Amino acid sequence: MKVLPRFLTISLLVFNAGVNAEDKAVDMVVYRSPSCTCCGKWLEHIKSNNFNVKDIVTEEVQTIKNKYGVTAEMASCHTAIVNGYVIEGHVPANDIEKLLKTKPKLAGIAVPGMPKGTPGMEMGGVKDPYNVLSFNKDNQYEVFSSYQ
Ligand SMILES: [Cu+2]
Repeated sequence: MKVLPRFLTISLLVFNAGVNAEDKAVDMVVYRSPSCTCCGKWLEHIKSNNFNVKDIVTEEVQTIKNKYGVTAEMASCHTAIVNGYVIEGHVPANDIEKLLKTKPKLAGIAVPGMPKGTPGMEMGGVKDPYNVLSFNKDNQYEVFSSYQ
């Protein structure tokens, strides 16, 4: 009879851990043009990784990039804002999670251009090597993570 209450306690702990994981969905605003199909695919990747996306379809993506300091060197198709950071292009969700966890003093992170094999740019088995770059307000950039 002493085993049963302990079992119940463990079950409740497991249940609570599950509830907390659901709670941490992070709000993100995404700007993309109506003609961009790979942007929509990246959105699916982001949504399936527990981000709560506000999807803004606009013809003015360049205006948005100018507003948030995304230079031509960093530019890709879509621009997203999460917790004050800029996310430019096909950045994998795990890099965004790393950014939000470590909170570095940066303007944002980017995958410039549209490398094949990035989330939303799946082309069969074709994978270009690519870097996720971090950038600051002075337009200095560094490698944030590397996919070879
Ligand atoms: Cu794209």
